[in-house]
Amino acid sequence: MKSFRTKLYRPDVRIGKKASLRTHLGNNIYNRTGKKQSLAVQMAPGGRTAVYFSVQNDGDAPDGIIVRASKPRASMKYLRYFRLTFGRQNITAATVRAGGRSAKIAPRQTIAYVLRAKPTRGSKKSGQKVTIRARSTADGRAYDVAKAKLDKARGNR
Ligand SMILES: [Ca+2]
Repeated sequence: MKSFRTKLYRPDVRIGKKASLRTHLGNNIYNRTGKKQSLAVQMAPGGRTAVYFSVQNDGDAPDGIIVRASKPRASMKYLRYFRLTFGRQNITAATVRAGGRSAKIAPRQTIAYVLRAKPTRGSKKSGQKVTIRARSTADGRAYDVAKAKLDKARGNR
């Protein structure tokens, strides 16, 4: 047991249907299951969809927070990730293939992202799931998970 105060590392991932951070689910909720920070997004008739998420440093020290996402299934034509804060940047390669994209975040600072997806043509699958994980590089045990389920538009054949 440590009797002194150690630094707290606590990434807070949040997820939403809009860019506005105030609408995102999962603020001040931290878990590894996505409970209370999961949502279903209905795709547009053409299949395109966007899922917004954000990562806030709720710890008390600067932290390099790694954003990692599940790999796209074969039924998704593409799944691309963009960082929106500090200028839009495509981070798909680092996020999906290289095991995570790290961003240095000061305490209470937030970085926003968007995931853009589209299913393959003719794919009628609903319920595609995407998992987003934000993990502290300073404390690997500190991580937070959000999930999105992408559903086909109603009446879309
Ligand atoms: Ca959270």
